Amino acid sequence: MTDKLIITSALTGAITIPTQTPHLPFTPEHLIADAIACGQAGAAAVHVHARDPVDGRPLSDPDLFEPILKGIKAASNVVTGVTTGGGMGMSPQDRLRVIPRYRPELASFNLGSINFSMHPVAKRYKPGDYKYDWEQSYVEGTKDFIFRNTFGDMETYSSTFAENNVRPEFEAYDLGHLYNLRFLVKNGLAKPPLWIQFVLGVLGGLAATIEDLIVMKQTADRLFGSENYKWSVIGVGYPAEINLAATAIMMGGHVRVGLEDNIFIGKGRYCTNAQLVEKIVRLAHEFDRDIATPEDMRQILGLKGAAAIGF
Ligand code: KMH
Ligand code: ZN
Repeated sequence: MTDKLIITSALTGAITIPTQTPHLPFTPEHLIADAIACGQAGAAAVHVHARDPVDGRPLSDPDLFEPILKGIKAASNVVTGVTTGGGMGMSPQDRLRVIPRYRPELASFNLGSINFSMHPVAKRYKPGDYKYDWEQSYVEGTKDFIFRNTFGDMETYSSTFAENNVRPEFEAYDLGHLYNLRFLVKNGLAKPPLWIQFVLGVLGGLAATIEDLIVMKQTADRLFGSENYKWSVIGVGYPAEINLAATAIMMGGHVRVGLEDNIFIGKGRYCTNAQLVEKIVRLAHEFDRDIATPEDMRQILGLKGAAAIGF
């Protein structure tokens, strides 16, 4: 039987810059309001990064997460997943500090190192176009940004997640990352059932195409056995996010959308996080796929529940 559809909203991330869309949330108030709206629209989970509340710069300071996580928890039952991917300029150790501090139900666990680049975005803007002074160098700097997730880092992440009873959301940007995950499983550093995000469309990884989604799914089936994992897809950019979401709905997978990965709901049409969730709910209804509530998601993935988190 096909699972109810788990929709995750990735509210802000560390790739999208405020200049790209007026809807990008980066103050705690805006992030909390978006999380509530996404939950009301049908998201079972939100994926949270922190930014400087004044200028939107991505930051890893665990203190910045506190008002966001507590504010969401106070107002919504959504599963709150925390990033350990962070953004450019943050070390793996910096990124991991949120785990012992907050012990969330779920957190991202990135499966390999890539040159995670968004530098072509800079071609769209002239220097005077940027809203904040950090944005241009940040975007251009990703040309040489190595998103570090070595086997040593993953070993540390694995033990820290386990010690704090945090469920990893494995982020795979390339086929090799699935082989890295198999290595982790074989060495007792990851335990099925696995929850995997196929992240497609990051420059430096696989493309946001149906072909690449299929090849990821087939490879994961072969490496882990389809009964040993659940998957969700992230299509980075527009229309990739919507197209791959529709494909995942049909294939029985799950979906992540949000301004972290895509800023448009239609050609040239900016949108809020909640509007993206609403669109996925409409698509799911067209395909007769029921929507998972946060409690459904907890049951489908066997999460520890909100009572066991550290915030
Ligand atoms: N921004 C996504 C492409 C993380 O936060 O750990 C990847 C991501 C990584 O969400
Ligand atoms: Zn993220």
